[in-house]
Amino acid sequence: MRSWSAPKVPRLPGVGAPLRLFDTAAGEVGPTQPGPTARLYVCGITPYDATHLGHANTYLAFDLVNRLWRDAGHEVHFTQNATDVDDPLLERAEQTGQDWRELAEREIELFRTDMEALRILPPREYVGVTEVIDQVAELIELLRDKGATYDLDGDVYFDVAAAPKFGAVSGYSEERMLDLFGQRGGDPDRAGKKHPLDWLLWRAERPGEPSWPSPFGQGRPGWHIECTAIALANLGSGFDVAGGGSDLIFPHHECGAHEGHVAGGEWPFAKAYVHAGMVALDGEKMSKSKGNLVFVSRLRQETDPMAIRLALLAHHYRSDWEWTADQLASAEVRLARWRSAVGLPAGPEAETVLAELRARMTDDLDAPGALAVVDAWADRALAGGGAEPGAPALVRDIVDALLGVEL
Ligand code: 5CA
Ligand code: ZN
Repeated sequence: MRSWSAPKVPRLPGVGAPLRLFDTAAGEVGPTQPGPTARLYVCGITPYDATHLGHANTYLAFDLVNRLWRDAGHEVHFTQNATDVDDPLLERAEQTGQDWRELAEREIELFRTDMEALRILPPREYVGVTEVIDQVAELIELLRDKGATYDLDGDVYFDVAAAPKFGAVSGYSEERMLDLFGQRGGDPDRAGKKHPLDWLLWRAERPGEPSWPSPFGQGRPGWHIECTAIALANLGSGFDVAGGGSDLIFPHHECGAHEGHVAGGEWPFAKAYVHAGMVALDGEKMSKSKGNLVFVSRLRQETDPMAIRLALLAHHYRSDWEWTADQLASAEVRLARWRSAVGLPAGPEAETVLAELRARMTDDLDAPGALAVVDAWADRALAGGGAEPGAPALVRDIVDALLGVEL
C-alpha cells in the first residue's frame, strides 16, 4: 500500500549516542545495537475507526526511536502493517452496513493524514494483510512442515508445545497469559484444542466472511501470523525492535516471537520488544471497542498538530496516563513560547541544548526531560539572555530533528 509522505529531518552537528531502550523481554533498559541499517517493525492499526490519541502516542514513541537512530548515524528500515481483515473490522462493517474493504480503506487514509500531520516518519513498507495473504499462507506451511501446527475442524492452530521458550517475551505467569489471551482475541476455551493457549494461524471460511484460497483451504489468516510474515519478508529475522502499545505484549508479540523462532530458527526474533504505555480517558484505556476516544482528526480541527505532539511528549512513552483537555492548553502555551524564542535574532548558546537533549532522549526516550531542557533555553532566550546569532536556528533544528516538532 501507499505509505505517507515524509517530513524533512534537519541534519544536526555531530552524532548522537547509541539509543538505550527498555526491552520488555529483558525486563530492563539496555543499548540497542543496530548495524548500519537499523530495522524497526511497529504494529499498525486495525482500521475500523479513526486514529485516537492512544494510537498517536504509540506511533510517536517509535517515531522517536526512528529519529534517535538516524541521529546516531543509522539508516532506518521501518515496516508497518495494517490489519485490514480481522474480526473487529468485519463486525464493525456488519453493524454499520458498510463494505469492510471500504471501511478499511477510508480509515487507513485518515490514519495517513493524521500521521503526516503529526510528522511521524513513514514506514518504508506499509503493508495491508490482504495484500500478502499468500506470504502468510506460505509461512503457515513452513510452520506446518516443522510440525508446529495442527488442524481443528479446518482451522489451523499453532501448537504451543512447539515453542519451548513460550513466555520469554512477556514474562507473564500462565494464569495471567490465560486471562489476557481470552480478553485479546484468543479462544482459550475452544473444545478440541491441545492447549488453551494454542493460537489460530488460519481460520477456515465462515459464511458471509471474506476468504482466500490456501493450502489449508479457503479462509483467512489469524492475527499474530500476519505481523510475523510481514516482518520476516521485509526485515528478516533478528531485527532490532518490535514495537507497539503494552496491550500487544501478550499474546500478540509473544506469539509472533515464537512463530518467527520456529520459522526462522533464530532467537530472539526481534532483538528488543519495546512497548508504549496506555492512554486512558475517563479512567479507562482508550479503545475502539469501548468507544471512549479522542480522535486526532477531531483535535486537529481545533489546534495545531504540533501542540498535540507536544502534549503527548509531555509523558514518558512507557507510562500509562489519562488524557485531559488542559494538557492540550499547556502544550499550546509551550509551543507559542518555543516559537517566540526561536524567532529571536539571537539567544543563549545551543550546543549544550543539543548535548542535553541527546542525553535525555537516548536514555530510554526521556521526552519530558527533553522538554524541560528546551523550556529552560526558551526561558533564558525570552528573558533576553545570550547573544549567539545562530542559536535560535539551531534550537529550531534540534527540536525538529529529535522531537519531530516543527516550530
Ligand atoms: N492491528 C493491531 C496490531 S497488529 C492493533 O493492535 N491495532 S489497534 O488499532 O488496536 O492498535 C494500534 C496500535 O495502537 C497498537 O500498537 C496498540 O498497542 C496501540 N494502542 C491501542 N490503544 C491504545 C491506547 N489506549 N494507548 C496507547 N496505545 C494504544
Ligand atoms: Zn502486529
